[in-house]
Order: sequence, then structure tokens, then C-alpha cells
Amino acid sequence: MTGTPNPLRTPRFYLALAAVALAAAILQFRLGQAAPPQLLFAWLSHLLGVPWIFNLVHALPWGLDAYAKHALLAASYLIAAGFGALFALWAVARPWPVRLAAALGLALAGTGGVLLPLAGAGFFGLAPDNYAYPPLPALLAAAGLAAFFALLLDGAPLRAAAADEDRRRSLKGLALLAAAAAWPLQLARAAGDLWGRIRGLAPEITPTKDHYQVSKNVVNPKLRADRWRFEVGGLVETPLALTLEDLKALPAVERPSTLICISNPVGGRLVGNSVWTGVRLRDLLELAGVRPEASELVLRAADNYSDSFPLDAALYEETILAYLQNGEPLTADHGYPARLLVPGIYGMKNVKWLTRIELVDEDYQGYWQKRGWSDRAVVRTMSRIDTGVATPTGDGRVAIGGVAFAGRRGIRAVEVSFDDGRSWRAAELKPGSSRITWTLWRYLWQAEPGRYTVTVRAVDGEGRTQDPNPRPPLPDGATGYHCRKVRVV
Ligand SMILES: Nc1nc2c(c(=O)[nH]1)N[C@H]1C(S)=C(S)[C@@H](COP(=O)(O)O)O[C@H]1N2
Ligand SMILES: [Mo]
Repeated sequence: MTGTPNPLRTPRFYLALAAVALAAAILQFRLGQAAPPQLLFAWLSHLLGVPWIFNLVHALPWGLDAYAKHALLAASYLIAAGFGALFALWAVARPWPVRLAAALGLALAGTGGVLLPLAGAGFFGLAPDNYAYPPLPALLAAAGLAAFFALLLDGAPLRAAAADEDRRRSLKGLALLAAAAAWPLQLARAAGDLWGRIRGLAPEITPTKDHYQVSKNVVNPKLRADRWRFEVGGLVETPLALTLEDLKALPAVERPSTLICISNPVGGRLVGNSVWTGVRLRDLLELAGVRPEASELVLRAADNYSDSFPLDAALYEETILAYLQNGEPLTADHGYPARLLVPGIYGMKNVKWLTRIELVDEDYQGYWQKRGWSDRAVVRTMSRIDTGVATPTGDGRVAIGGVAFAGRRGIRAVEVSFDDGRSWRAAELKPGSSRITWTLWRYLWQAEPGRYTVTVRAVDGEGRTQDPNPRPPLPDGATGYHCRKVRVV
């Protein structure tokens, strides 16, 4: 064997491939640009069926479900880059016209399919109007690709194993350092009042960074406020077109409101409670003048998403077009510059990146309804145990807790059972929640160390106890009691 080693036989080749795929995926997430892997994802999820993917993603342990889309995107880049590299390797040994054609083809595919979409110009330059245009990513992606091909041509093996050993040791050191830094933080947290001290219990107001994030998109749109318009049309007297400035000039309301995804499984984390600020939708509808025939609203968004709900829900005084979450402008993932919040119905009807509302006089089937999910989508009563380990209260007892939510009906009571539902004991409710927010609950008792199986159920504001029959999220939202092992140490 002489000459340059076969790149396919070097670990560096595969490392470089993985690094480029990961870098492209991360870039795409940071910048919110649509690219071919998104189309591939849409096609795959269509082919495999959405419920199947949902179940698979929800089954992932350790909160990995939050990274499922990143992994999928990285994998699709990896596959694309792998095919490109194989094709290049095949072409290298051919006569020059084939080499030239292959080089042109790869350059075209790379530019039109990767660089332009990453730069915000869309797939082969076909930009959707609302996406932003940062020029930097194109350069970064070009640099990444150049580095990749440089690595590919230089087939040298990885550094010596000793260097690896060093790296492993310093990683271990870093992990220990992080763990040591986390310890005083834990202690500081334990000093608060009991509600705040129960380990694992969700805070009443979910910080934006912890608020669950769901959308149909692999990559969410990043809209520019200066180009954004919010329109009201259809069966109205005066169609409206408002800028973000116009919207902010109208009287605003602010209140906490709980959002829950219809695909949230029993005990799941796709639920959050933020403080939202915005304009009452009914004020906007009053400005436009709703015609008497109108019975339903169709909501359309910049990501080609749409959904609908009945006019009476639009007129609730808590239904708002929000532009602040927890006092800050909406983040791109939560719908910047504005999104709808309508209490009592599942998250999917709370349209983000909202661009248009149309009043119509007939039933409309939105994005998820066409895929089998409920159209009425009224939130079912749920309750969750947040604590895997009970917290000592300091007076010889231990505390467990969680959240309960019933859409617009409010929570009247929460009960826990230690004998699989044969007997129930009343939990304490944290005062101060509203009808449209979740309610925190806790239960304190004198306990011997050991493992306990705890079940929880809630009673809504209309006096109805949560549905005990286990049902999966599709099509109407999950039902059944949350049951969980709790340790007392
Ligand atoms: N434009 C648009 N709005 C959307 C979606 C979407 O894919 N596109 N997903 C919906 C779904 S399924 C849910 S559960 C909520 C989640 O809102 P959040 O990410 O702010 O928690 O947004 C809804 N609004
Ligand atoms: Mo959802």
C-alpha cells in the first residue's frame, strides 16, 4: 500500500462528517432558516404517521425528547453529507468530464440546497417572504464545508491515544467542577418557603426558557417585526392590517395563563404557565366589526400553519394577541412577534407567528385536524406528581407536590392515594391561582423511609373528577391518573 490512505478507512473522515452535520443542524436551529432536511422531515413524518413519531419521541428518557428534532435534523444532514462524500469519492477516479459534472452537481446542490437556505434565501433562493436574511451563516457554512473537504483530503489518522487519554481526564475534571458548583446552588434553593422548597415541584410561573416548546416545524421561523403585519379579514365590516407598533399602541392586558399541548401524555411536561401581555382579541374584532353571519375564526401563521376556533372563544375576555411572555418580547420559538392565547382549549389552537385572522361562517379544519386531532380540543382535567423524592419539611414530615389544570374550569380539589385509588386524601392547594391557570398542590405526611406508590387526581371547578380511564393523547388529549413511585429517605 502506498500513496494517500483511503479516507473512508480513517476515523477522522467519520468524525468530520458528524461534525459538519451537527454544525449545520445547530446553525439551522440558531438561525431559524428552512432547509431541505426540513422537507425530508415533513415527508418522513407524513410517511410514518404523526402519532407513531409522537409516541416514539415521548418514550425517550432523561428529557431527551426535547432534542429529538435536533437529532433528526443532524441525522438527515449526516445522510445528505454522506451521500455527497460517497459520490465525490466515486467521481474522483472517473475521466475528467464525469469529474467536472460531478463537481458542478455537488457545488450546485451544496449552494442551492444548503448555503442559500442557511443564508435565509430559501431552498435554491426561493425565500419565503417572512424569513430574516443574515448573511453570516452562508460564510460560516462555506467555511465549514471547506474545512470538511480539507479534512477529507488529508487522510491522516487521529492523534495518538495518549492525547485522547488526556482529553478524557480533563472532561472528567470539568464534570466534577460543574457538580461542585451546583452544590451551593442546591443549598441556596433549599432556604426558601416550603412551596418553593419542595424538590421537583414546578414553579408557579414557568420561566420562558423552561416553558415547553412545540411546533410542527423542524426549524421555526424567525420573523422580522418591521415586515410583520397582522391582518383581520373575512366576514368583517373593515379589514385591518396592523403593525407591531399599532398593536402595542392599543390598551394591553397582562395575566398568567397555562398552555398545554394536546399531545401531552399523563405525567408529561408539555404544559407551562407564563405571564402573557397583549391586546384583547375582542377589542381587535370590535375595531374590525364582525358581521353577524360569522361563526368561527381561521388563524393563519407565517409557517403555513392554520387552525380555527368558535367566535365565542374569541370573545372571552382572557383571549389575547400576546407580544410579551414574562415581561419580555416573545422569543422566536414562542411565536415572535405575536401569538394568540385562548384559554380552555389545547395549545395547538394558540397560534404562534400569527399573521392573519379570517372570520368565516363554516367549519374549518386546520393543520392538526387534517391529521386526525380534535377540532373542539377542550382541555381535559389533568394532574401530575412532580416529586420523585419527598422533601423533609423540618418538622418530622415529608412533602410531595405537583400541578393540576382544567382549562377554563379551574381546580376545586386535588387528592392523592397511597393504595392504588382505594382511598383518597385531600392535598393542599396553593392559593392565588386563577380559573385559567394551573394550581400547585402539595401533600405533607409523617413517613417512614421507603418507596411509596402515589396516585393523584383532580376535581375541576364544576365539581367533576378527572377521567380515570387511560387514553393516549390522540385524538382528544390523554386521560387517566398519574401514578408514580416516590422515595422517602
Ligand atoms: N404557527 C404555529 N403555531 C403553533 C404551532 C405551530 O406549529 N405553528 N404549534 C401549536 C402547538 S401544537 C402548541 S402545543 C403550541 C405550543 O406553544 P409554545 O411552544 O409557546 O409552548 O403552539 C401552537 N401554535
Ligand atoms: Mo400541541
